[in-house]
Amino acid sequence: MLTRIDLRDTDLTARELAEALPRATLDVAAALEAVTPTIEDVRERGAAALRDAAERFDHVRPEHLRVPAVAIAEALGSLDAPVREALELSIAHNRAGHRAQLPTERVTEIVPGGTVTQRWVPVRRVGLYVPGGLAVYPSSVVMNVVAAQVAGVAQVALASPPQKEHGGLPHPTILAACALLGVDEVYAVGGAQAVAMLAYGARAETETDRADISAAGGSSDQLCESVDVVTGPGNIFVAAAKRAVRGVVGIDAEAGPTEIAILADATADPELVAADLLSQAEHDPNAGSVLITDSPALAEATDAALERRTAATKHAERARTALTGPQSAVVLVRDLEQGLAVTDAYAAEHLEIHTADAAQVARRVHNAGAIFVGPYSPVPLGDYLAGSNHVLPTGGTARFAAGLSVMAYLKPVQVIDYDAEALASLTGPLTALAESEDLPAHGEAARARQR
Ligand code: HSO
Ligand code: ZN
Repeated sequence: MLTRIDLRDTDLTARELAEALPRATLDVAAALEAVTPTIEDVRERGAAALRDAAERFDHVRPEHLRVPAVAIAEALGSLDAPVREALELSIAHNRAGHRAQLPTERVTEIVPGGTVTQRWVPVRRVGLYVPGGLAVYPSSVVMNVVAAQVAGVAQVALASPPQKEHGGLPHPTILAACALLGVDEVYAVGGAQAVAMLAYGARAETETDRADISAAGGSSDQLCESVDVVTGPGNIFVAAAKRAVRGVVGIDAEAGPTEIAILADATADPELVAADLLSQAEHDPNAGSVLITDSPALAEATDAALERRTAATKHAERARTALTGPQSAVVLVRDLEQGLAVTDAYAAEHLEIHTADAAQVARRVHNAGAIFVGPYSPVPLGDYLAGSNHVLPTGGTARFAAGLSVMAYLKPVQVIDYDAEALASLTGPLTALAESEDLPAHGEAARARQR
C-alpha cells in the first residue's frame, strides 16, 4: 500500500534526504493570489463581504455573524454527556500542560545597581480560527483557547465557518466547547475571510448585526474589533490569508495537511504502527503517513495490516488516497543511526518512536513538532487528552517552528533599571561607542546625568 523508498545503500546529506522523502507540495503563494481579493473586500465592506464570501464558499448566507449567546448556551445544553465529560477532561489536562509552559520573570544584575528584567506580557486580544471542512474539531477549540487563556490573554474572539445544516451557525459541538471554556465572542465566519475579519476588524451590515452587537454589550457599528494575534489551523486558503496579514497581526505557524512519521525497529508491533499511520490518514486525502524502519519484516507486516485496516475503516476512501499518495511511504534504512538522520530531515509534525529504548531514542531527535514515545503514546492521545497541544508545525517547518503554546500569545519585554552609580560606571564605554557611530548626542545623554 505504501510506496517503498530504500535508502539502505545511500549516504545522502540532510538536504538530499529532505528531497528524497515524500511530501505533499503546497502552493501557498498561488493561494495567496486567490485570497487577496477576499481580504481586500472584507477590509472595505466588512460584514457584507463576509456574507458574500460565506454564500460562495460555505453555501449559506448567515443571518447572525456574531453568534448569539443563546445559541452557545443551547449548544452546550444539547451536548452528549460523555462528550461533555471528555471535553472537560481535555480542558483540565491542557490547562495543566500549558501552565507548565509559562516562562518566569527573570531579573539579571548586569553591573552593581543595574538590572535587566525579562517580563512576559500577554497580547491583549487574540483571534482563534477553528476549521470546518471534512471534520468538526471541538478539540481544536480547546487547544487554541486554553493556550491563550493560560497565557493571560484578556479577550478571545473565535471564528469557525457557518454550517448550512445548522442554520448558518458554526457546528454546535464547536459552540458547546466555547461555552465550556467561557468564550462568548464567537463568529460564524470561515476561511480567508475569517482571518481578514480578525486582522482588520469588520463593520456591521444589517440590523441583526447591530442588535447582536448591542446584545453582546457593544455600542459601536463595529461587528468585530481587530485582534493582535491570529492563530489556528485551517486549509491552504487560511494559511495563505495568515501569511497575507502577518505583520499587521502576529500569527502562529502556517498549518498544512497533517503528517505522522513513525520511527520503528523490529521490536515494534505492526498492528499498532498501522493503526497510528491510518489514524492521521483519515484526516485528509493529502495527509502524510511515513514509516521509517530498519526492519523489512516490519515494513511488510505493517503494509498488510494497513491494507486490512484501511478496507475496514469508515473514511476508507480518504485514508486510502492519503496512504497511496506521493506524500506517504515506508522508508527503509540500514540502522537506527540512519533512521534518526531521516527522521530529522523529514521533521514530522507528529513523530512516534516504536523502538527498543524509545525514550533514549526520542532524546536524540532534533526535528519534530511533537514526539510520542513508545507503544502507549499514540498521536490521537495528543490530539485530544495528553495535555500537549495538537496545533503543530507541518511540512518540515518543525526544523525551525514549534507547536502552539502559551508563547504564541506572550511577548518578552525587557525592563532596564539602572541607578546613578551603575550608569556612571558605563558612561565611558557608552561615550566611546557613541563616538564610533558618530552619534555624539547619545554620549551627551549619559554625561548629562553626571554631576
Ligand atoms: N491530528 C490533528 C489534530 C486533530 N486530530 C484534531 C483530531 N482532531 C492535527 O494535529
Ligand atoms: Zn488527528
